[in-house]
Amino acid sequence: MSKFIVLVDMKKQTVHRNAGLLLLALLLGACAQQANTGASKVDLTNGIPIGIALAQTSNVALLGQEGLNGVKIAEKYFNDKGGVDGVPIRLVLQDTAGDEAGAINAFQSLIGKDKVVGIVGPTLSQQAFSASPLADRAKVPVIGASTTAKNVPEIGDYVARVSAPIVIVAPNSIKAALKLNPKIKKVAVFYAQNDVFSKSETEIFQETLKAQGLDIVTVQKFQTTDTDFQAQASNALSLNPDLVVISGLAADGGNLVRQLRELGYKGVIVGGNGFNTSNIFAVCKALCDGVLVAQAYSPQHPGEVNKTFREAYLNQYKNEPPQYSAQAFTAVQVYVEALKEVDKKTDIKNLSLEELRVELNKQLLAGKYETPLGEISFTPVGDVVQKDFYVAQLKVDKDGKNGKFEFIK
Ligand code: 1QQ
Repeated sequence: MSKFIVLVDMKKQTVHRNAGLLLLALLLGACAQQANTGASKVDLTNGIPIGIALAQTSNVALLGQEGLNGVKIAEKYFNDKGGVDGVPIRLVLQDTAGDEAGAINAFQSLIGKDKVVGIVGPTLSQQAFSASPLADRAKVPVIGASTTAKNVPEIGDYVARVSAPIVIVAPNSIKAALKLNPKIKKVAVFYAQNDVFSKSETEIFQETLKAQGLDIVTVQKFQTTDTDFQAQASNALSLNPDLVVISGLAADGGNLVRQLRELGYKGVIVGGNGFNTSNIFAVCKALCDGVLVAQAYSPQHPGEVNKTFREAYLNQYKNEPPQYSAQAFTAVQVYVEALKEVDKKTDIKNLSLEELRVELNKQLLAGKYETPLGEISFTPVGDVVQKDFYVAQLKVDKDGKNGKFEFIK
């Protein structure tokens, strides 16, 4: 055989091999297409999976726990009412713990492994800015139930929230403080500088204070992981403030209150949304007494859903439902009611998981809901539209250990 013939033969083989690879690629492509449309119908055999990404461990569990209480009440409530056209919902819990990495892990599991239709969470805005973009890119709806910082819904088309933005909620507590003590003039402001929610909240607190003609005598910074606030507290108290305004989370915030009182501060204290849990009594005990906290929920809110929610909550947990529980209940409610609407248009059993996530997101943003928070709807970007806000004051029980939120507005 001449050199020439050998060369031609090898070329022929290459051509054949390439044609074979092309055919294989086309076949694989066709299979993938099939998977996108028909093959991977949403798996509803164990109920409709809704992901719950809240903090069950770490310091942030003080805040995440009450959210969990709320979603559990919702699961039973809506399944007792027949779920979504007879198909129950099933909550899939993943612990976000207190940091960004924990939230990212929880979101990844819920999206890829648990194949949920949508996610409630994460607990902190600080976590949302890292984890929610993952869901947005995967086209998985996210409803925040305690994320209140500026720009959370703007993270993406698939990110909404039922937790009212702090810019709307926070000013109410400053106004309540002025009602309690109209003589307030000098204000010491504290905030956690490593937490995006605390930074967002202190901005609006400071704007409100200035608009009320008050004098901000100092702005002290701390970290949410701090336990010792002696330096900042002494600095502030040397300026004789008659109001202290704190933006932090429950553990740090509670410790700061305790240390301010131990150093002899007697004036009014406003705590931000991070104080919004009765778990804070375990941190500052009797010294929490009197702290003012604005609220996006009141157990007294009129309406059938809130009445049932409140009764179920009282029955199960033996105390009034707190804000985070009501917001978390509401997030699940939004999913259930939006799923029902999607199901009316196209039987959800016939949709792929991907199609259901997309339809669910469109539907939830379009709806109006009668919830424990009152009537809510969403702005086009996914922020909650809600009417009623309140202020409560921490009241410590006689035992000096526990306490409750007494509503003053
Ligand atoms: C946020 C908050 C926290 C206090 C929720 C627990 O409002 O991170 O946005």
